[in-house]
Amino acid sequence: MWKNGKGYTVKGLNGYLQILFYSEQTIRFAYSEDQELCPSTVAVVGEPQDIKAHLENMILVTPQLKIEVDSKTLNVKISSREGLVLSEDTEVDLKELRIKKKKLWEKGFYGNGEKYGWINQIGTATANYNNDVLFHHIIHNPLVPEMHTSIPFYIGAAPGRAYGIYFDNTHRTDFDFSKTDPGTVSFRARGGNLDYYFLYGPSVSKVLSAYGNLTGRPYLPRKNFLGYHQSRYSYETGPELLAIAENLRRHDLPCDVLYLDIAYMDAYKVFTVHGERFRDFKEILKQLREMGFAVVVIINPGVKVEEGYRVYEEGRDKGYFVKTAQGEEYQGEVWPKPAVYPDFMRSEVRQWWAGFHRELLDCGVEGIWNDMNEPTDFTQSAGTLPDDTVHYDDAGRQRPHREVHNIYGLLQNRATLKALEKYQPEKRPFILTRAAFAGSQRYSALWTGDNASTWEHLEVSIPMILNLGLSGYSFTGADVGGYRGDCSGELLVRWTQLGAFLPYFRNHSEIGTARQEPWAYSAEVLAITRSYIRLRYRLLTYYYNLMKESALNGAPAVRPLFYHNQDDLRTYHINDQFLLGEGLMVCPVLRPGLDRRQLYLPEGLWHDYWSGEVYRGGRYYICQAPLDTLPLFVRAGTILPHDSVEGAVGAAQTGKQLTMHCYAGSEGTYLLYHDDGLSFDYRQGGSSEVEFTMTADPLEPQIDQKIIRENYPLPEINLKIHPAGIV
Ligand code: MIG
Repeated sequence: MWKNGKGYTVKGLNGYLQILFYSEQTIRFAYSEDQELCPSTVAVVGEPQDIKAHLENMILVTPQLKIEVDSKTLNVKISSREGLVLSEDTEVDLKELRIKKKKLWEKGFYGNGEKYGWINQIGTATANYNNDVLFHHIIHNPLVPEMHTSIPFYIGAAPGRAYGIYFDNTHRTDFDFSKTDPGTVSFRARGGNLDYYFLYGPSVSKVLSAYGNLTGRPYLPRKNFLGYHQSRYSYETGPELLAIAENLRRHDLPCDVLYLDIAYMDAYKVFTVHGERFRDFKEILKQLREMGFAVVVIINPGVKVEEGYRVYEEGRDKGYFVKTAQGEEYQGEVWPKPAVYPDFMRSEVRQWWAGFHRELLDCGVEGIWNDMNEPTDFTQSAGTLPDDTVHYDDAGRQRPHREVHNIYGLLQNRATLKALEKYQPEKRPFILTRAAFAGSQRYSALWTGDNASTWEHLEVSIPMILNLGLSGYSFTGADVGGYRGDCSGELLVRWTQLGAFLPYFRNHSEIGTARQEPWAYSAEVLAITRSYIRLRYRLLTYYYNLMKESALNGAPAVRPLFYHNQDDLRTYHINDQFLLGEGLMVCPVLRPGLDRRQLYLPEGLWHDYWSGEVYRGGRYYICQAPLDTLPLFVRAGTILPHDSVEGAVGAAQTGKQLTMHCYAGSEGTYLLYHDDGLSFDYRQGGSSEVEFTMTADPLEPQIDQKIIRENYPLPEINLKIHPAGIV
């Protein structure tokens, strides 16, 4: 092993290993057959750092870790400075592009992005290749490992220790978490390089913060996009969309965002608007804006092959579409029938694509929904472009689709972001995507694609979204009510209750299914869904602050219980409850006909949000949960801002009057952040912060407020103390 620039190099029997530091806790292991360092993928934004490290008897010692490398096999062993082994290879195979590691002390494996399955993936295997699942399967199910999104990142955790592994490879990858062999964890790729990062905790939150430094952080969303969204495949005409808006207002349903699915286009031609169905498009959007709604339109990457259609002709003439292996324009099929695919690998193509958004944005569109960007191709049995179709990178080198596939969606989102930054520079962007890769959190919110209106999919949405959060993706959600199939009134109630506590909150359903807007059912369903949508808006400032934390330090807004109770093994398999931030425990009902449920409260005191009763944690409880109740608990020591919300209008109403609910029984602090929720002024200091502290006294705690900064008008702030009268 020898020092080589900022890092170290080791020569083994079959190749070389480069060790580079991206922080004291983030170490890159890049293998190659020659001594060249392989390039990082587009996921990585971190840079190698000079870290104090030295060699001691051929062991590389850093301030936090010790790294040993077998000079024949290039197997790596990483230990903490105290001597605890954190990671130990049993095989490094440069030909098969595979690494095997010992399963050590891990009690759970988490992350892996969007996966249909339980939160703790110990004993399972998975694979990554972005997949329009419904192309092959009638419904998402646990036997389909490949979903719309691929994030080759996992966390190994146990009490007192945790690490992450990020495999920086865009090809198809496979992971095995002690499924095949209980003593082994392994990962491999079907092409590209063996290049991965070890991210040390020892807490899960530190692993995620390191992962955020490496692959990037989300931007702060506009506050209205944290409200309720109403969608349908499709609101087919201008009048229909206006009627939806009016119904929302008439039924006193707060809502901020409406969607135009594919019917708004002319013959499914991207960047067109149907002349008949959306005559006066600009005028419709203006009316909606005046009513307080933002409109998001769907964009598909597949471009209709048609003479005289500008997007096609320009792209064809400039050679901007993906090519066959023989160098011809590759034609597949999506909604517009024969379709070609922009080669988003090239910045020139992304620039060109960005330009087409201008008209839509000028008309008053406020956000872009990128769908079918795995990308989908109906002509292929694989449902996507053939592996050997050809992209070009900026250096003019050919890149096979199998290498680009998993980042195709990310690259499209990158083009979209460019458009929003350019044509809507005064507002923070909103992009929603279906396909994503590691690093996509920098560009877009993500929804989990085509779920179904079943109780099973309601249930699975929780571990899916929690694992996305443990993969650096905070702004996520599932279609509320389910996409495919008819949703019942009871299911819509339970789903809206859950959705109100997940970051991206949109009701959406497939064409041909029963109407799924909250007023399509009984008066009872409408009343309960309304009360939970309102609760969402009462918590909007809290949400906004959580998204600010995600933007700042990579913490997901929703967290599994072990995120804050890593020493409590009882939390390692909990799929059906979660924390919103640190303080709010959400326990949705996930089965029909139930009026109570079991839940677990970790150590400490917890306030029942509804009754005010105080519970001791470290125990299981059975709580009442009739249809109008989602059990909610607040950790003692939490200071929870509540907006006052009246009537139907959305986010514009919030941030004016806040009540800080102080849940006594433990010391607590809360940093309230406030800005215009819309522009980039906050980057020039246009924001305010107030720090609240609460003493531990269970009955009459002392609450202090300190203004840290006041560069944006603060809301009127009231306090409400919830004493912890012990039960
Ligand atoms: O093949 O645009 O996941 O949300 O409504 C269906 C129509 C294409 C798939 C998306 C869904 C959307 C639908 N799209």
